Amino acid sequence: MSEESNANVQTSTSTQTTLTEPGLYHVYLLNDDYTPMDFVTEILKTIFRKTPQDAEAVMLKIHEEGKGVAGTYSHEIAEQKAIETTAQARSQGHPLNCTIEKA
Ligand code: TYC
Repeated sequence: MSEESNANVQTSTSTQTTLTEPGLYHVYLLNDDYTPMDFVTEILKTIFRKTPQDAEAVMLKIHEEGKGVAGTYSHEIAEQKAIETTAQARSQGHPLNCTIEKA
């Protein structure tokens, strides 16, 4: 069989792509005994764009209940906010921690 005899042979390929929702993630701030209340309120205002009233309310909820949602974002943004929060806390010597959970 010559090379030329394949000239009109058709081939096809198919690709199956499964699309999934990007998904949203809660960033939780965790309570501890040492991080000052004012520092947590500042973090909630500056990193999580809360109003002063909301920041105070969320901080108190965390203080009383152990944890609370600071904000809800795409996975990438949630990770950035969590990293920024702990970086600022450590730079001031505070043990504040956060977690990310699928919303
Ligand atoms: N429990 C801390 C205190 O009494 C305040 C605090 C609130 C700490 C929220 C962390 O995520 C937190 N100083």
